Amino acid sequence: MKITQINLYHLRMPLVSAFETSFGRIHNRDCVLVEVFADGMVGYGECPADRDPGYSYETIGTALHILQDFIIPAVLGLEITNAEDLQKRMAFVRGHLMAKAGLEMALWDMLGKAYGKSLREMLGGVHQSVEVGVSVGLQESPHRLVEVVQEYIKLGYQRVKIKIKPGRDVGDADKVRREFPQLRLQVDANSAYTLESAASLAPLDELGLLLIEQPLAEDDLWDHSQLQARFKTPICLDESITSPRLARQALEMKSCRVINIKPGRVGGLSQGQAIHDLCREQGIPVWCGGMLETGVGRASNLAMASLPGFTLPGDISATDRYYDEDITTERFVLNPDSTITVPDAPGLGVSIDSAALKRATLAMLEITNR
Ligand code: OSB
Ligand code: MG
Repeated sequence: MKITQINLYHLRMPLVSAFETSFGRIHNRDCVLVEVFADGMVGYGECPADRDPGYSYETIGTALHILQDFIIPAVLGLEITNAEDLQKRMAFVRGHLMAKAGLEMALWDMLGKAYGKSLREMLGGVHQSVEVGVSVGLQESPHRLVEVVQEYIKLGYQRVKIKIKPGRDVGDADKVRREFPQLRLQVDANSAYTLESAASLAPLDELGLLLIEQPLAEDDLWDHSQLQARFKTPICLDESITSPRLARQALEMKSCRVINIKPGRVGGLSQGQAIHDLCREQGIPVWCGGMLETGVGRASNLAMASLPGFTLPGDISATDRYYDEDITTERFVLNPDSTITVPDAPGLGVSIDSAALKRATLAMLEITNR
C-alpha cells in the first residue's frame, strides 16, 4: 500500500447520556478519525484519545501533534505492507499509543478492502458474534444507579459494569448486587485508589463480582500484586497494560488475573493480538474494553473480541447506548442473547455516512507529501 494522503478529523459526538467516571464527567465524546488514502482506496481508523488527559496522558491535541508532525511524515509516500511494518516505522515515537493505534486501524481497514477479507478473518477471529455488556457511569445516587442498571437489563444486557470511586464503591455495588443477585456484575475504579485507601474495598470480595478493574495507579503493577493477594475476586488491569511486555510482567508478578484489552491503549490491533496470544498461552481470560467509540472503533473492537481468548463479555454496547447519530451508516444492535454480531464485509466492514461525519467534525487536516 503506497500511502498518498492522510486526513485527520477532530470529531465531537454528543452522547445519549452523560458518562461519569472517577476522573470526570463528559457529555460529548471527542476522538480523532484517521482517513488514509492508498492505491486508490480509503481506510478509516479511530484514535480514542479524549479531549482531557484523564484516562491517559494522550489527548486530541497530543494525538494530532504526534500524527501530523512525526508519524505521518514518516509513512507518507511509502509502501506499507502490514501492521508489523507500520509498527517498525512508528517505533521511533516513544509512547503515544492511541495515536499509533488510530493509524494502524486504518491500515487494517485498507488491507482488508484490498484482499477482500474482514478484519475478523485477518486477525484470526473465531466467533460470528461476541458476548457484550454495558459500562454504567457513576449516577447521582445508588437509587438512580439501580434504575439505570434495570433499564439496561430490560434491553437485554446480561453483564453490567459499574464505575466506582472513593465514597461511591461498596455501597453502590452492594445495592446493585441486592437488587440483582444473579447479574454478572463487575466494577471499574479507573485508578482512583491507593494500596492504603483500597483497604476499604474489602467488602467487595463478598459480592460475587466477575472482577475488580484497575483499582490503583496505572504505573503501579507492584501494588496491584499486593492488592490481588488480598482478594479472591480477580483484579483486572486496564490502564496499566500498555504493551505485551507489561502484560507479561503483570502476570509474572500476579498483579491481576484478568486483562482488559483495548487496542487503542496498547498501540494498535497487532499489539492487542499479541497480548491476547500471551494470555491465551497462560490461561488468563481477556475481554475487550471500550472507549465510547464511534461505529469505526466499535467495528474494530468487535473483530478483536472474536479471537478465541476473549472469554469474558466486552464493553461493546449497541450504538443506541452511545449515540443518536453515528458516523457509520451501520448501527450495531444487541442480539437477544446479549451478543453483538461481528461485521463480515472487507476491512472494518463499515461505511462512513459523510453527512453525519461532517456534522461531527470540529476541524479537519489534510496531509499530503507535497
Ligand atoms: O475505563 O473502561 C474504561 C470509557 C472511556 C474511558 C475508559 C473507560 C470507558 C468505559 C466505557 O468504561 C466502555 C464503553 O465503551 O462502553
Ligand atoms: Mg476501565
